[in-house]
Amino acid sequence: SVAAPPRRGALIVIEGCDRTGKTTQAMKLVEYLNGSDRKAIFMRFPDRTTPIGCLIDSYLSRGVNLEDQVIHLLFSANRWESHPKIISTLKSGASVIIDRYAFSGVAFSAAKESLGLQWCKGSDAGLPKPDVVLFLDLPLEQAATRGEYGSERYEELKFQQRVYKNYMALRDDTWKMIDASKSIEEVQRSMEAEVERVMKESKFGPLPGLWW
Ligand code: ADP
Ligand code: 2DT
Repeated sequence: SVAAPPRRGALIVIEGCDRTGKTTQAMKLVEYLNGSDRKAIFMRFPDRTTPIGCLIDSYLSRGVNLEDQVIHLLFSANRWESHPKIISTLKSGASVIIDRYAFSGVAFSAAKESLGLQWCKGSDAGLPKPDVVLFLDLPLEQAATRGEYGSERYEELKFQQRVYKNYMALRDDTWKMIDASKSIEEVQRSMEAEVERVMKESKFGPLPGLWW
C-alpha cells in the first residue's frame, strides 16, 4: 500500500518596518520548529543571490537607477522565481518561514507618489497566501534607536511612515500584530504561541492565491 501524503507545511510570513526584529525572529522560529521535530526552512525577500536579486541589491545600494514600475516588477519577479520551491517545500510537509513577502512589495512601492496600491498588488496576485502574517509592530522612533538609518534607498523616516500606513491598509484576518517593543525572548514567545495556534486550527487545505 502507498503511504498517505504528509499534511502540507504552514506558510508563515514575518513583516514589519525596518529593524523591528524580523530576521532575528524568523531565524528563531525556524530553530524552534526544527527543534520540536517539525521541519521548517527560512527564506527571505529580496533574495539577493539570484540574477534578479543582484539587480535589486544594486538598486537598493544606489548603484543603478530604475523606473519605479520596473523595480516593483523585479521585486515581484524575485518572489515568482521562488514559487516552485515554496510550493514543493510545503507539499513535502515542511513549513516555510519568510522574512518579508508581497506585503513589503506593495507597502514600499505604493509609498512612492507614482504608484497606487491596487496597481502594486497586481504582480503578486496568485502567489500562495500565507496561513499567517506576523506583523512586528514598533513605533518608528523606537526602531530608529536600534541603529541609524543607513544609505540604502527607503531608509528615511518620512518614507517609512508612508510604508507603515500602507501595511495597515493591507491587513486581513490572517494578520497578527506582535508587540515588537518587548525583549527578543518575549517577542519570540508570542510568535511561537501564534504559530502553535495556527498549526492547531488551520485545516491546511489547498493553498489559496494571494489577492484573488
Ligand atoms: P529587521 O530584520 O526587522 O531589520 P533585525 O532582526 O535585523 O531586524 O534586528 C535589527 C536590530 O535590532 C539588530 O541589531 C537586533 O539585534 C536588534 N533587535 C532585534 N530584536 C530586538 C528586540 N526585541 N529588542 C531590542 N533589539 C532588538
Ligand atoms: P531588507 O532590508 O529586508 O533586505 O529589505 N522591499 C522589499 C521592497 O521595496 N519591495 C519588496 O518586495 C521587498 C521584499 C524593503 C530591503 C529593502 O527592500 C524593500 C527594504
